[in-house]
Amino acid sequence: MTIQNKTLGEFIIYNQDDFKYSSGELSRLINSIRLAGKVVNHEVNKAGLVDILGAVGGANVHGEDQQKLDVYANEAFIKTLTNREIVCGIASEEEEDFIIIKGNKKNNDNKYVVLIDPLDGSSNIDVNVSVGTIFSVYRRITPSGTEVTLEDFLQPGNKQVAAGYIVYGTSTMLVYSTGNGVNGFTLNPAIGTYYLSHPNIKIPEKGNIYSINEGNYIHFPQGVKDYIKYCQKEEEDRPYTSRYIGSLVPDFHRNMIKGGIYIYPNTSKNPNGKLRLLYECNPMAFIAEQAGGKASNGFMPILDLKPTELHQRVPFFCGSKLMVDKAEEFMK
Ligand code: AHM
Ligand code: MG
Repeated sequence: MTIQNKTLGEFIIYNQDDFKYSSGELSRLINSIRLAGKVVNHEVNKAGLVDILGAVGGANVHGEDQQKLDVYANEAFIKTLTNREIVCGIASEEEEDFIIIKGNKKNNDNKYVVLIDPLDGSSNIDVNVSVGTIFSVYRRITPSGTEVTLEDFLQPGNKQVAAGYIVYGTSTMLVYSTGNGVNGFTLNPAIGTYYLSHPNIKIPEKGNIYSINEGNYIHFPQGVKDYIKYCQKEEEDRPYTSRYIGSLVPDFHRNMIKGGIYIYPNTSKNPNGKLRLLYECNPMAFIAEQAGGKASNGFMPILDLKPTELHQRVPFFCGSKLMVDKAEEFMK
């Protein structure tokens, strides 16, 4: 990375016009996520030191209570977004219900609601493996100045105005889209600044990676079993290679850069799969489509699904377009 690279802050200023109807609100929102992401990143990086600094759930050497990281991340994002008074509501994978933001002003006339999975894949933290934050932004549909209601959050994914994720990996990256392509920014931890490192990301139309928890094979629908056999067959560019971290963000990120498909299907045990439509699938689907890829529930586009509840789960097939097309063929 050279110093000529734009910082995220500069990028937002240069691309003000991308934020269509914006009075700067969406830019401020992305800025808040960038800030909270840095706070969480700092904490995630210390995770391996808990034995030294004090166990999670107990008190650290300073006598302060140590929080579990997913709880910490949840609070960090909610606090940042609330304090800056830029949204009118937040829904989080960590909270049962959505949060109404009233703000200090007489009327909260902010336009946007944010849905967030503050720390996805958190079971990987204990073993020093990458995790991520996922976020999704909608314009409210109820009248401005009133309290948000459930319907502001239950909008189909194709109504997203922005979505993105932060991957806490070997480097920390923020990847997001406001509907004009996808850009990736890498954090320089020495100075706490994100630099544009991956402009205009495009998912290869086809790749050779398939990512699925094959341990559940016995419970998969026949179409998924057949697709896996297809991936493993020796023919043309196959067999494909299998890569599965068990953290959606880095699994998706790798496939987006290299080309591949991520699948979390419905199983006989979990008829709707595991991943949450609003916090995980919709934002990832938005990014995938913005990068020229595809996301489906096996039969129809994820972004066209009409959500019925906040914590709804859906089967998820996402990544390189031609690979998702092929998996859908097997699902028929
Ligand atoms: P979480 O929201 O409880 O962290 O679970 C979501 C995670 C995803 O990051 C990952 O892709 C998936 O669960 C892995 O599930 P499994 O362990 O069943 O393969
Ligand atoms: Mg999650």
